[in-house]
Amino acid sequence: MENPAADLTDSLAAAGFFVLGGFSPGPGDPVPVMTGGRHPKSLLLVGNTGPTLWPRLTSSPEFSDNRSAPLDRYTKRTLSAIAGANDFEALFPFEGPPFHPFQQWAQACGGFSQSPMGVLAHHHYGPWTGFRAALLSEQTFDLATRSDVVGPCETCSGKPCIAACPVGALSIENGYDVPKCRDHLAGTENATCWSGCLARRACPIGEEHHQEPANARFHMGSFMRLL
Ligand code: B12
Ligand code: SF4
Ligand code: SF4
Repeated sequence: MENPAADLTDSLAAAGFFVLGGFSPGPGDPVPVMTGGRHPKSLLLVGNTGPTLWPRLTSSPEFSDNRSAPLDRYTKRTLSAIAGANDFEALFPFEGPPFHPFQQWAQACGGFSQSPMGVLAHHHYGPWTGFRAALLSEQTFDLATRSDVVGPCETCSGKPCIAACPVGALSIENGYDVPKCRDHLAGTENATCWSGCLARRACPIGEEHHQEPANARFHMGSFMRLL
């Protein structure tokens, strides 16, 4: 077993990303084969959290060229180049439909739990991880070892994310009511939620990884355009 080359982790960090986890795909895992029908021995989940990606994105050419989906285009450009230089094949969460099952892959890595908000919460980063690419390789890496750490939601007492939503869009029984959330956000551009989902902000895990208001507003805009 090897660790991914320092070059890989350094290049990811320079672009605002890091390896959140990984696993060695088995026959039951929904992971596609690589080009030429080769079976991957490792899937590394690349993502971001907190404020590290935002300044890089806002100073990228994609952010100011007035075309759509700057985050997806920045991600694809930087991570395709990094994958190519390090002998990985990259898959992206925004390519679809059909979409690749990134949340299933994250759960296979370990460390995550299903939150009432639809996003997965991580034992250290809370509900603040974005998944940006899966890197496939025929090599086996230490980082592609499933973690046996569990996510925080099952044992979270009181689940404060649920009560923090001002329009009751979250419940244990029904999960996340997307139309209710969308209608609240569409009602006013000044809703506090535009500066960051209040439910996510109420999670006690990973508070230091919150997005700043401009970053949260950018993601809310993308969410509203997806519906
Ligand atoms: C379509 C989509 C949506 C749709 C519908 C989701 C749905 N019903 O499936 C809508 C527009 C509602 C949505 C909303 C959001 N989404 Co979204 N979404 C996706 C996308 C592009 C595809 C989902 C899919 O169909 N996957 C294919 C199936 C086969 O894969 P899967 O792993 O089995 O999918 C699981 C999810 O679909 C999940 N699911 C079901 N319903 C919902 C609802 C929500 C809100 C989420 C997040 C997940 C979810 O259950 C499936 C079974 O495990 C994924 C990226 C991806 N490739 O997965 C992001 C993704 C799931 N979304 C994500 C996020 C962060 C959000 C938002 C919080 C965006 C934001 N503002 O930042 C919002 C929530 C709104 C809010 N107020 O905060 C993240 C979740 C990260 C995490 N830590 O879990 C993802 C992985 C994108 C990413 N690049 O990181 N999303
Ligand atoms: S507040 Fe609790 S239930 Fe909600 S996302 Fe955080 S850990 Fe999970
Ligand atoms: S964005 Fe606002 S309305 Fe939507 S789930 Fe979060 S707290 Fe509720």
